Amino acid sequence: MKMIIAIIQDEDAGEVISCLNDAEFQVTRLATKGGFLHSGNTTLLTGVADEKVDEVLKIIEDNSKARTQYATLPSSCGAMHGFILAPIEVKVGGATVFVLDVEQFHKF
Ligand code: 2BA
Repeated sequence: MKMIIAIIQDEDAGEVISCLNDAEFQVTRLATKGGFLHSGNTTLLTGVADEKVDEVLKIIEDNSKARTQYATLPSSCGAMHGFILAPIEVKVGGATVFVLDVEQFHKF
């Protein structure tokens, strides 16, 4: 069994979850925040049989779009500490996905 952890954009979460549910995968949705942009994103946890991993990855890939965001981040370095720097263009997503081995799985 594997645990798939997928960090996706909030805008894509509804569609990804619907498609996973339609394909009979169970999902836990967490409201999370990126450490760089400090904006909200969504983290999905899905426990699946090994042979189902590719199917889940395809659903996530097909429904997660890359988007460009503009961020004005305060500098945290040296003499510029605290100054707001010029906006930077950042390409976010589609999805950042980790696939982990599950040692045990229980439902009590
Ligand atoms: P954030 O940390 O808010 O990052 C948003 C986007 O900003 C990233 O998009 C990337 O394009 C850019 N970025 C992040 N750190 C940067 C840096 N130090 N310098 C320049 N640009 C930087 P994605 O790579 O698509 O990541 C989207 C979100 O996925 C991230 O939001 C974070 O919440 C998560 N994530 C990405 N890689 C991760 C990793 N290795 N471990 C844990 N979470 C990760």
